[in-house]
Amino acid sequence: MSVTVEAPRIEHHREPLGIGERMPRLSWRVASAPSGWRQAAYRVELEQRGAATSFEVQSPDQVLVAWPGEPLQSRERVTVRIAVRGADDAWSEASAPTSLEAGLLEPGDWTARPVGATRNENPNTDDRRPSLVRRGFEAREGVVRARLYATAHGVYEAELNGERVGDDTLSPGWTVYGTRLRYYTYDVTALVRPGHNAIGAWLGDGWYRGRLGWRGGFRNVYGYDQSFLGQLELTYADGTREVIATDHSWRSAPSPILQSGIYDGEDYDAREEQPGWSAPAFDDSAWEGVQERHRDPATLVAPTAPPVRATEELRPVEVLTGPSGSRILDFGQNLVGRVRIRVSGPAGATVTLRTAEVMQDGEIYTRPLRAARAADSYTFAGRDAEEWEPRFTFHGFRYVEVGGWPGDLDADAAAGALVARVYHTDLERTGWFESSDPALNRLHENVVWGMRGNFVDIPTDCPQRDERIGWTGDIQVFGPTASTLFDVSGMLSGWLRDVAIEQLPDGTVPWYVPVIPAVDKWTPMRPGAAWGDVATLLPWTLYERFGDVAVLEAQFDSARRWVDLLERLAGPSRLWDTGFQLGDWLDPAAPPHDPADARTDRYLVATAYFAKSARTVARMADVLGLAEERTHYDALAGEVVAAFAEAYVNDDGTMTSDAQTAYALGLRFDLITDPGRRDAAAARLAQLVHEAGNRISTGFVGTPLVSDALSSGGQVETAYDLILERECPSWLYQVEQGATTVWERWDSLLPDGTVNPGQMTSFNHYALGAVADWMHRVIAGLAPDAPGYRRIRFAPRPGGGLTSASARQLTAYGEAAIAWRMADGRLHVEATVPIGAEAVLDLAGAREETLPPGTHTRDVAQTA
Ligand code: RAM
Repeated sequence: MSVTVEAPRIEHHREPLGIGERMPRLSWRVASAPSGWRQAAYRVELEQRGAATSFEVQSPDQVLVAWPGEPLQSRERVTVRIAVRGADDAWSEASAPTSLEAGLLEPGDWTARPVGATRNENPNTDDRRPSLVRRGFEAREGVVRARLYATAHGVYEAELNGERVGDDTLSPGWTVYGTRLRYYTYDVTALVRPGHNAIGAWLGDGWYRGRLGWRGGFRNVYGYDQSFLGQLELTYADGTREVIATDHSWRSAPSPILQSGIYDGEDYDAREEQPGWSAPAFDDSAWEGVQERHRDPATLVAPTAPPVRATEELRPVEVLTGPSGSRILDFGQNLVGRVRIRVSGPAGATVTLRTAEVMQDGEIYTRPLRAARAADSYTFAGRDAEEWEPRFTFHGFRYVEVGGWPGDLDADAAAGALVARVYHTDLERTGWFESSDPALNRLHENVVWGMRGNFVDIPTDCPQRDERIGWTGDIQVFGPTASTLFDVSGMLSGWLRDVAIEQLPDGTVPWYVPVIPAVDKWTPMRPGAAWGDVATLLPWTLYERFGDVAVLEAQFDSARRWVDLLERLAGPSRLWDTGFQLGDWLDPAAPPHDPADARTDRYLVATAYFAKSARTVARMADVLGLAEERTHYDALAGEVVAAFAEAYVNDDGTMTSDAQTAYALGLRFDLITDPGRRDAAAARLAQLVHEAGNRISTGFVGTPLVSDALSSGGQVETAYDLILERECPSWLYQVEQGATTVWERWDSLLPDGTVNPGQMTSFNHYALGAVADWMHRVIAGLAPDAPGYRRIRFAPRPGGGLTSASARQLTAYGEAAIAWRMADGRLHVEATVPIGAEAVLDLAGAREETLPPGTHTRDVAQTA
């Protein structure tokens, strides 16, 4: 078998067009090789600046290796191929090429200025109707390359010569705009023609100046102007370049969108359309001029992740009629996106679409959406066929109440005319799980859907109500699961930059990033355990799952500043036992109106996280070769662990909070070091689970940890009892109730079928789905054992009556997989190790062994 290499990957990009890294790191997968083959050297072949160069490096590395060429310049295109060889064989064929292209890397590259309608910029009139901006331009014969670099204050969709540019939506997404505003690069070569051309953009308020936050929220959080910043660059065969940039020469007009908001939805009047507005022949003499704004080009950054896109379309599974006569579509899945309609109707008639996650008493139930209107409307122009989808909003929904439909809306009529389009950051799927239990599989599927709906440019708490913000605690606990299911490396490392930017001078990590103004409880920001620890734990998770040292480098200062703050807050006692804490948020025993009132002492939670974060910073320092820092944080962690044990762990291994979350923290964060006490604590945890009738008794903090605390504490069967429980509250209770996503509360839907009366009741919150990572690592038995899965740990722990389970993980090295099945008291295991990695196989009752690349089968007697 010959050695074949796949086309290399550039940093964490799915499409390396318009990248911002000057020295992008390279990764490749070896698709095939003879058994026993190992890479001893690689060769990077570059075509850069008209010259072919190659660089040979003696190294087994193949993930995120250093760029060997010249640093990239703005707009530069380079082709990269990789060849590899083993210890004593010849070079492989070079891989297929990957072409990458740099974006605009220097502030001086930007001549464009943000432009928008003057009426959108007056805080006094508060005119929020979205605008169109456009201009015509001439192009000569011989354009060989055309690029549009674009962003907005607000959200935009660009058009060129009547065609939509790109398929991204809600761009430029949500960052800390003042410091980092993302721009996107589009290849528009095919859209430009010799002669007269036109370019334009739709604009909406988006997060920049739309309503954000609770209780009515705030507007204009980032500024008053709604404006587009675009720079179209035409490169001719003779090498000359022409730039058409947004400036005072552009024109503006109100768009047919009457109003648009992330929370509220969009109203559109097709009679207000101006056909051909972005085509060259359009006469814009009746349009107004534009207001030109200032933007510091140094704040424009290239994306590190894919944009938000439609990734799937769902048709309604049923059309229901409510007691009021309402017509309601059921899409069969709680999802995040928008509905597209295709129908004709009389001019001036209006269709309304009201979305909801749940029904009650036969009608859509919108109370959980709080002050989010979550509705769209379309007014017909009266053409033969009209097709429409809102542009600058998204909803979290399963049901849509349709009003004003022209004609009867039965199942047949709905089938072709209404489709739900699923939108999220277009991440690559990397993790799959299956077992012999359909309910567990559905739980896993619900976690995946919950993740899709809450990775809409930033990691959010929920996608439907007047919130949808980057709560740090939620992604802190969900990070490992997120990193298993999808390649989040680029997206989350980008978001972590914003965490560092929003961090307060004293080290406080905000409750949510980006920060928005909020009600008193969250303002001013106060340090909170489990939420603030995103600064230490999420970078570490990304390092562990993707092998990316750069994320540790980039975040080290932020991480240590958080731990330094905790050190000051705790003082010489090393116990963080003062101040406001959310603790084990949403412990099912907490009353609906006070989710922080948990069974586990909130300060026990705080000190446990302090210890965990201090140790994590020590590890980061170790990887980064910072010896002094490593020693400091190691010593600090040791002192915190000792103080924790002294304050919260009794001599017999029980804890001062005799609650599951306390034990889960003690065990999982290695805070109970004495082996005898550890075993006793694990036994007590198992006992508590059984005393609770296997119902879940943990909130945001305990839930991601409790299954591991049990399974690694010798209580595997109890871990299964917990995850397979179906009574309320439990993971499978939700599944039994027909959930298609993971809920915010264990009982968002109460056993009597009514919606939980709490004012915080989302049906799409990923935090409690953090158990999926354990399902992969322990039920199926596939975990990283060295950063980036360079060493994999296959350690399935069958139980709970399951007869089979499997997981696949698309790692940086290639696909790792495990599948096991039980038959006749024997366990059959098949495990696949990708080339370039190795694995440890750890089957209970058998000796641990190391597995080389390839597929391996084992068959062992099961004693238990
Ligand atoms: C809620 C959010 C989030 C949680 C905070 C504390 O408002 O939805 O899930 O992190 O509260």
